[in-house]
Amino acid sequence: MVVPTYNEVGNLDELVQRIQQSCLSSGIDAEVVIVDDNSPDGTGARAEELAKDHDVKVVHRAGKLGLSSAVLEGFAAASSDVLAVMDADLSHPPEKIPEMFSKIQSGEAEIVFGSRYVPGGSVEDWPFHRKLISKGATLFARGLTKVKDPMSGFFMLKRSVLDGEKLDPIGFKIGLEILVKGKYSKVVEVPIHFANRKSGKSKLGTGEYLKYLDHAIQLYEHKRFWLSKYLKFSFIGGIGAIINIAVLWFLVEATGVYYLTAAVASFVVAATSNFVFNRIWTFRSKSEIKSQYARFLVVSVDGLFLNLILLKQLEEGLMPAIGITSDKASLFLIVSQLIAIFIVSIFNFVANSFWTYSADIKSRSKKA
Ligand SMILES: Nc1nc2c(ncn2[C@@H]2O[C@H](COP(=O)(O)OP(=O)(O)OP(=O)(O)O)[C@@H](O)[C@H]2O)c(=O)[nH]1
Ligand SMILES: [Mg+2]
Repeated sequence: MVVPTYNEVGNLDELVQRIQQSCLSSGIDAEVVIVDDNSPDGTGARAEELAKDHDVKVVHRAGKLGLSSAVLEGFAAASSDVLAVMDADLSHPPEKIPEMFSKIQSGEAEIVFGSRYVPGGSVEDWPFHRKLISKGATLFARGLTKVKDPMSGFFMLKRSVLDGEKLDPIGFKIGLEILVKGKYSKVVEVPIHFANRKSGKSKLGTGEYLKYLDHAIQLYEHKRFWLSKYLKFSFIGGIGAIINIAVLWFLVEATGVYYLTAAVASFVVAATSNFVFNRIWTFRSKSEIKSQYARFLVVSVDGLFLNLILLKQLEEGLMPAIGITSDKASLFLIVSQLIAIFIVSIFNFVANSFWTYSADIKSRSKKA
């Protein structure tokens, strides 16, 4: 049972006592591995005290090095074939350990997650924004795993799940990393009630949310290479559209440039921004930049023409055919343009992947 700690002195005694009681009552031979990052509040010293008369091992690290790497060091220090992780703040109920362990023992699963988001699971009176962030983060992970609550932080697994896999200890969410990269065929969730921390302060800052986003995107790249590339490409395209409109507005309103000239200029500015961000972020390209930029512009202009052709077909072909009346015409125009944008985005994406950035795609696909 790996427990990473940073300033958790007020929770440690109750935690160790409840874990041991829970395991004892169901005949599980458990060892608690506390991985402390030199907590200023003396958690490490308290852990050593507990180790004298409990089945507790303590790993001391020099400073606050992050939750995920603490978990991995805990795994390395543990000697068992079944590993588990839980928070020290008593948010996770140690009383669920036997149920989780039995799923592994019976062969029902190789990984078990304590879950807040399956029937029977719950969280304690969280404020709206925390619920929203938690749900949003979980939703974002949907494409990575079937597990409903991959971010609960309370899980158990066979050591063999980690065989031969290099895990990146970035951010808070090592459980998600294991779900994506681990070797297993069955995973189950056990409902838990997630209590508010008993004592001490949260270590979760805004920075962690951004790190999570970055981590999840990297996992998407690992698991869903093309989908992740397309989503990045579309996101950059969306920013490009905003840039396009902003530049157009500025040129026409502030400098009085003729609006069609302004439209061409804003198109080039937006396409250039798209090119730069896709080069750096989506395709992580190091190839020669000039010919790449030229190709990107060619694709963008082709995309623009494709957009116009599609829009004309939808407006002049489809609209009368399905009998749209004039009062719905403006709505139909918006819908048509959205459809056109979607098709053009795929065209641009495919053309750029296999032409503009083809060298980078080839080398990365091999790695992935
Ligand atoms: N060793 C180590 N443990 C950490 C680090 N950051 C967090 N922890 C521990 O990881 C667990 C989860 O951290 P929490 O602060 O409880 O995060 P949270 O559960 O998302 O937020 P709250 O429950 O609201 O506080 C706790 O046991 C922390 O003490 C770290 O950098 N190193
Ligand atoms: Mg907590």
